[in-house]
Amino acid sequence: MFKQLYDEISSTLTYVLIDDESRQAVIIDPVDHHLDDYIVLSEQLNIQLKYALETHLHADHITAGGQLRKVLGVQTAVSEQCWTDSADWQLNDGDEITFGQEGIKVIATHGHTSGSLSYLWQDKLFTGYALLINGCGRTDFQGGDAGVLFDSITQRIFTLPSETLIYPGHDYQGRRVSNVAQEKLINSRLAKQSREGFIATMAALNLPNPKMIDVAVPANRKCGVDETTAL
Ligand SMILES: N[C@@H](CCC(=O)N[C@@H](CS)C(=O)NCC(=O)O)C(=O)O
Repeated sequence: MFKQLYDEISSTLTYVLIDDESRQAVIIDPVDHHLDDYIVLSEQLNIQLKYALETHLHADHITAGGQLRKVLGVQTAVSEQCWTDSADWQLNDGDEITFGQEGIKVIATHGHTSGSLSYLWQDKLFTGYALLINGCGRTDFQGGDAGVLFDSITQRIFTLPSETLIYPGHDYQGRRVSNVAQEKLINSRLAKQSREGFIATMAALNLPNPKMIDVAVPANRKCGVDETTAL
């Protein structure tokens, strides 16, 4: 079983992946102010959240990972290339995450930030802010690199089977899912685009910084919690 949740404030998409038999579950990119929702959902679905996986250190919201660790005993996991040791598990390309009979494969899709990861589960790829629906993550902070992102998307995501479903880490326009074939055809930043063209497009974006960047990034280095307080 699988749930897709949405945070109206940051437009973040959060995912809960469930092993039907054991009821063990994984949450990807939880948002701090939805902690109570996750606790209620766990009770309603009779699941035990085992891991909170980050696709990267977010700049637009604070993770609920640390709070979930304190309240529910969830283990937190983030890329080793995020250079933070507060998570229980520092992930690398090729790592396998198991919950019950289910397995998730870690795929390094760096470029939006230095430590951006995607998670492959069954026919679903959770791409964080690397590949978005008809878009991609910006590459102008936190070790972002447009050339690296182009290589990640074209070599690690577009080489997966065409039918692989793309579940992004956010969307600002109400879209919820795509697939590899569709993004190859219609993604306006990537379809029929050369590496040089992509780098030029990303360099010209000139976006304002996310409103929460100065608060969110330091907080997310500590899994979103102040270790010296109860929550
Ligand atoms: N407006 C949003 C941030 C928008 C933004 O810059 N999002 C980043 C991720 S933190 C991004 O990669 N956006 C890709 C894009 O807008 O094309 C905020 O203030 O929180």
